[in-house]
Amino acid sequence: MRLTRAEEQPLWKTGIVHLGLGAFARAHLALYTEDTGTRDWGILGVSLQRPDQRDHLAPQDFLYTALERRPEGNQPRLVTCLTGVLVAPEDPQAVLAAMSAPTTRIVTLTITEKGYCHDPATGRINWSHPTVLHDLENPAAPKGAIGFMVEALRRRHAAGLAPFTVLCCDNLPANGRVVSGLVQEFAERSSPDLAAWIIAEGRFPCAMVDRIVPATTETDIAEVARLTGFDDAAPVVHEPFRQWVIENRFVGGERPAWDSVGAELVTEVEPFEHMKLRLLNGAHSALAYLGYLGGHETIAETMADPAFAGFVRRLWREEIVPVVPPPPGADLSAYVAALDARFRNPAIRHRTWQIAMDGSQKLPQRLLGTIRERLARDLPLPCLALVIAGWVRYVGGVDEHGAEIDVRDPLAEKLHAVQQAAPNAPGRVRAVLGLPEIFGSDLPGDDRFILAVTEAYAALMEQGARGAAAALAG
Ligand code: CS2
Repeated sequence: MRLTRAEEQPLWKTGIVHLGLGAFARAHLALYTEDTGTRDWGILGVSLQRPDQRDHLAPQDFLYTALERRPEGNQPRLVTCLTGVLVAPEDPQAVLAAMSAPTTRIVTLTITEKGYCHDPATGRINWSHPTVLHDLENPAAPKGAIGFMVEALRRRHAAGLAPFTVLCCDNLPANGRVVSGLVQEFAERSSPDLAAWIIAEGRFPCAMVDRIVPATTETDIAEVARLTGFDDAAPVVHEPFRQWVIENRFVGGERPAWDSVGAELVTEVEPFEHMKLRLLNGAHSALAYLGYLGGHETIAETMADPAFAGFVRRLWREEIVPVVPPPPGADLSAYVAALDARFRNPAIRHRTWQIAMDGSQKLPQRLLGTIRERLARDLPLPCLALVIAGWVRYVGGVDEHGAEIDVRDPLAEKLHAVQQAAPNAPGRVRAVLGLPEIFGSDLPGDDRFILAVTEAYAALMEQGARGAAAALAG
């Protein structure tokens, strides 16, 4: 049976425009918003690239199922707070109109790290990025999120409206500050007045978001149909855990009562971000590269292998926890124990290949910050070095059995080419670690770092990922 909105069901009114509607936002932002039950904060989704979300959701009145997967069973739930989905390349004017509407008070974002078209090492705009170049030339019909926000803010300013709050829900450090910097840099180019207004009146709260949401599969779709009796073309699956820590800075103080349903509204998000990006996402990337090379398809499978579970526990305990300052009231060993259990949840099939994507955009905030802190204190980093070596091997494009790896990364070609041009293994490592857009200007010149990764890479080539991880497992 098809999902349809019942006549008597009251509709939500759009208060939020969400750029980059994907599974994560539908299983996190949307569920928190749904839980508040305040129907004037409905979410209008925008796809910046493909029409598939709209094509799946429109025929079912933008309703969908969120399936919570626990080791002991699954719980489906209907989500009703989506008010529509726009596909930006088809109709950029409709997106700009929605963002400039007086009723839109918040613009939320999950466009993934690479969607910001910035240089991950510096957090500044990449002015040679094709999307940025396009949006500079065509400000009234943009393609990228920054272009859309600047043009919509310009229209609001011209119309005498307040700006919307920009709430970033991507895994970037100091995400609100980074986005605010990018929007200002971009606005400066066309109008210093507009940039000044955005600085004065705009609000870009930082936020830490957390929930494990693997890509939906055909098996999930079939299971939802079996459990609910509805043919939902776009369900989302998620773990039970969720966390959202948000800096409480909204234009006019206007926002849904997310704090009444478990979100933490705080004055300082950074320690929560560090904890999450470095302990959760850092370990996720570690397991993704090494687990993939070791022949494991999912994180849960990788964690069921004692070599990798032992490795990641030592990575947490000895190399990350000692240099992560705990946020107020947090107990890092309890946090790590909870992560361990979340990663082991066998009901969540989160593919190592999915997490391995876009490593060039993820490594800086997930692993390189920790590496820098350890180097500054002259502390050893054998586990972190093996993770970086695993990534170098992964982006080399050939697995341990000689099969090709489908490497998805905006820098994939470059990462492959610099390795091809190197004469030998140490040369490959040095060439990749020399890329300043990932490793900045400091790490390429730090012999302790280069040497540690070169040694780890040699171990990886000799013993394979499993052997090398087992040798370090604690
Ligand atoms: C993952 C994240 O795909 C990835 O890179 O590490 O999506 C992770 O599952 C979430 O950040 C969990 O909150």
